[in-house]
Amino acid sequence: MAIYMGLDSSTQSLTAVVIRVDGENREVLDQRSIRFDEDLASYGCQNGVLAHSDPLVAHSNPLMWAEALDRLFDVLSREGKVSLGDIQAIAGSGQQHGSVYLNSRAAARLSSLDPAVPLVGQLQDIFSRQTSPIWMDSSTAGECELITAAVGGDFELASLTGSKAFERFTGPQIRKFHAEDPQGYEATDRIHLVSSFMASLLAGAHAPLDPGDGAGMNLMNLSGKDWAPSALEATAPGLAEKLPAIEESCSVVGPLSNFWVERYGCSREARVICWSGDNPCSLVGVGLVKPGRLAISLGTSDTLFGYLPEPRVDPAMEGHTFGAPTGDYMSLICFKNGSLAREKICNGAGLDWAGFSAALRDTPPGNGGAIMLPWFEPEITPNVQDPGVRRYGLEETDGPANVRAVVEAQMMAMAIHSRWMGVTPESIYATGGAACNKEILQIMAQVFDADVYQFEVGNSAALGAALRAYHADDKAAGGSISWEEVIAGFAQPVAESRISPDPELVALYKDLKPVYEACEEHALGRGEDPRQKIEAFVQR
Ligand code: ADP
Ligand code: XUL
Repeated sequence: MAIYMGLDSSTQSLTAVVIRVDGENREVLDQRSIRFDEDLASYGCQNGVLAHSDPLVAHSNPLMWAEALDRLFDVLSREGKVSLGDIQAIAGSGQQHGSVYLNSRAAARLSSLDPAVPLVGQLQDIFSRQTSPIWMDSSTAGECELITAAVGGDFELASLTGSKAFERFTGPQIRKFHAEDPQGYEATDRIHLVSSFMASLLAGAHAPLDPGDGAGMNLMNLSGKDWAPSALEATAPGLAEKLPAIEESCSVVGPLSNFWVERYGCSREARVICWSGDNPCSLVGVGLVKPGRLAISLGTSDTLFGYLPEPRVDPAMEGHTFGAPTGDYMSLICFKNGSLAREKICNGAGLDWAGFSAALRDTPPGNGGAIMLPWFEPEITPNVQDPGVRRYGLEETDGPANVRAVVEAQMMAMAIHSRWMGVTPESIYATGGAACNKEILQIMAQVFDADVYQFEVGNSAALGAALRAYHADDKAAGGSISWEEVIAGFAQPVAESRISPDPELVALYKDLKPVYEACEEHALGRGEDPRQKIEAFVQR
């Protein structure tokens, strides 16, 4: 029998999923979250983000993430559902792209943490930058342009690193830091991703990062899975010495540090496994270890992703190719206006989630041609720098119609912008906080003409991390367990949760998608007035 822990340091919370593997008998022993806004309110974050006068800037506090880790172990050890001393290996998942800047004091401090004192107080002076830019930041358009020009264009950068330059990606963020605070940059000894920072706290030493998360930086050579000198040079001077090593997702960072052993009774032999990004971990957590299926995560961001045996470049360059924890690749598109956009519409209509679902049940599919582009925040896909919700034939005051409009828009945008992946899925695996909402998934099924499934464990990133811990631990012990064996009994969708599309509504959304696309093109200033198309849809 063996016990593994998966952690997910996401935008709004830190979650642990603990699993037990005993031959064919497999079970989830515990799931527990620390929510940043509620449980660590003194940091003053809203939805995990610090307030800032510039709407394009989104930073968070790395001390808050560290305190959440200490708190989570404390809660787990006090609740006693899991004997922390029995955990054999821990892996983790981090919100992607976010970066943590540490000075030269960090290495020694990490290796000598005092277990008698809370973690956070011991980390106060190890940062060369007090806050961390996260994936929601879109303030680096200028840096993206400069990096792109230096590397030789969008296509060159996308072919090299898996993505053209994106504002939230770590390279452009590092370039901005160097330009704005050269002394702070100079004082930086190590730039971690959220994932490798959290792994470093567990291992008590600077941890490497994996190709899954490394591909979200515009700095990694995707096929070689090592740093790309031309991209590093285009970003900031002396960057190579400041970056962690890139190692396989299944690499062992080291044993759990003395801090966790003494403070919470963890085992000295417990292995810390390399962390990865939340999307690569989710790929494993929903069992996508083979091609042909897609998953949609409805978390703070909405993402759509699938397994890829070989890297491929999105010709429109809106999408990304990341490394997958299996050693292969994954395709992904990301939408910033995901859960928080649904929440805004829900709150604006004076509803709770039950009311939101009721509005979806009570309004007609297709919304009588009323369309919303839900760009509350600057959008990633398509690139919208000038935020603001656009409505076509939709009154802002009509709460239920706005509820339907936001979900229909999100699902159609996902379908349209994922065409480059070349997958026509028969099944879609739904995960993330909003995947518990059957009415949302119903629209997903119609728009994609696919069966949609839910999972027992809603947090697929944390589950995927636990499964990665199992896989890596087996490998470290000389085993050669296959990914199919790893995921068996854990990452299977709940068969009874299947939501099937209604052919009549599939036909309706087939007609509505080009109308939505025309609205998008119009709103982006690239296409003509879509009113005629909307009218033709209404008349159909
Ligand atoms: P992350 O991991 O990115 O921090 P989660 O995957 O935990 O986020 O998702 C959190 C979101 O789930 C919340 O912001 C909320 O909007 C959404 N959510 C929770 N319950 C429901 C529901 N019943 N219907 C729709 N959305 C929901
Ligand atoms: C992916 C992305 C988000 C973050 C936060 O590219 O930016 O999905 O990983 O979840």
